[in-house]
Amino acid sequence: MTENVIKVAVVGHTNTGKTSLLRTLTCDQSFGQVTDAPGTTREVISLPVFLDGAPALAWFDTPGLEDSVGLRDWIDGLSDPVKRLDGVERVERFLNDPQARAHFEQESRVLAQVLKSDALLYVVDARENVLAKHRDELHLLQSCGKPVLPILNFVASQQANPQPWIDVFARHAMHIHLSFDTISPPINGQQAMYETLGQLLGARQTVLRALGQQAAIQRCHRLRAAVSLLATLCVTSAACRRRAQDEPDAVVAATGLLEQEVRGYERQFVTDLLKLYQFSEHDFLTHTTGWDGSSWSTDLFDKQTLKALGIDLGKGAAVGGAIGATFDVLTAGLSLGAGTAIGATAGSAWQGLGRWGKDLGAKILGQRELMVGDAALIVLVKRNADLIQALERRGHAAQQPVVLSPKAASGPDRGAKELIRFFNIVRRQSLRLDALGLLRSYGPQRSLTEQAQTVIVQATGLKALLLDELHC
Ligand SMILES: Nc1nc2c(ncn2[C@@H]2O[C@H](COP(=O)(O)OP(=O)(O)O)[C@@H](O)[C@H]2O)c(=O)[nH]1
Ligand SMILES: [Mg+2]
Repeated sequence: MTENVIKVAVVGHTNTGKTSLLRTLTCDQSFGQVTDAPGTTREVISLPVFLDGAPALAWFDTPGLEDSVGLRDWIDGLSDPVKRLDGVERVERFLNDPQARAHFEQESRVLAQVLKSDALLYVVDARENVLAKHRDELHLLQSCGKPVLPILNFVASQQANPQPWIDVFARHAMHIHLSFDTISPPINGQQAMYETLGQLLGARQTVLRALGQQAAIQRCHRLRAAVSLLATLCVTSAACRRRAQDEPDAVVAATGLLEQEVRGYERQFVTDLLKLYQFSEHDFLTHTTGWDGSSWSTDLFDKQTLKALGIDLGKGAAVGGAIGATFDVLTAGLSLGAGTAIGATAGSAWQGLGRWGKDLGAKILGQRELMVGDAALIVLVKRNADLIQALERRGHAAQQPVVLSPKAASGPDRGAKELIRFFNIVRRQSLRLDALGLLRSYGPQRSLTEQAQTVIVQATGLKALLLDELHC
């Protein structure tokens, strides 16, 4: 490791979330071992962070400081007949004593790493009371003469009580701290971490600030990539069509195929999204399991799904107020933009399509054209926008899968009209491209996915997240 690399040791009592913190900070779910059992991390393990491809910082995960009371007694008891010892000298003397090291095997590994590091993160469980052992930990770390940044973990918990901790930090001359729950980290938490460390390590501030900016830019790119994936899902699904002979069995079969195709697009989206966020398939158990422990299906085309989400397109809706999972473009005239009545004959419905529509109308007379209905498309957009938001707020230390609430931030009503207007643009485009024989060769047009991004962001909670990102 080169001299220029900033070395930061992560220390604290066992099970306060040190390994979890590093998983979340580095978006690496596989780092170290995370369990409730004490003493899981027994060796010091390092984890590099790169800036523009070169190693710039190394985190050091350390074992828990288990017997801080005994260790403090030992170290405080050290004396010298000739001179007074300061804190660092005492700790060095302790580390040079093989007998003492053998007695405090785990703690000595921690203190050895602390002395080799440029700064420390001291991780505490903010749900716990401040005990004597914690004060002794703080005293020992203060003795090492390194800048310490206390980290309040578990702050998202109802039982968190950070103030006594903040008070005790101050008593040990630690006047800057950071609240960072490793399971639900703050948005831009990585950037905050580097910038706060920069305040403590003035000489390395430029690099730490650059690391913070790098983290913010990566996050921004990731969010934009996620919105772009969702826009593609939206356009591809709204453009999706099946044609069937105008008889019940054929229509049912074609509807089934249409639904299957769109479910497949959504599954692929979820896979791509999890990969983008460096999560695994275990982090989200698909949209087809129950939400909030309920047992109903959350299939896109199940009317119960729409109802549970409170989706009732009501009178003003494009598809005649029906909670339609799919609909027939020949009978749902409005989607063609011509204001034709529901139940219109194929011929009259197609008049609204203009020159190209007539050709298509003639071609498919006696057939029915099926597309995905507004309600299902709204669910598709909203619930996957909620999934993006959940992943944005999820730490890589989280061990439970994401559970989306039906009452999630993107709410069914918000922006529904704009979304429906947009679905109709896509549907028309899809029909037009088909008439010209282009859809297969070109797929959904790029400009449509760009428009989709704008509409989706306005209609969902993603707007607030993107506003946060305007600076990058
Ligand atoms: N709810 C919650 N659990 C956490 C948090 N941080 C860590 N944990 C859990 O606490 C336990 C100990 O975490 P770990 O990272 O192994 O602690 P370490 O011994 O300090 O490295 C694990 O079960 C973690 O999943 C947190 O912020 N919130
Ligand atoms: Mg650990």
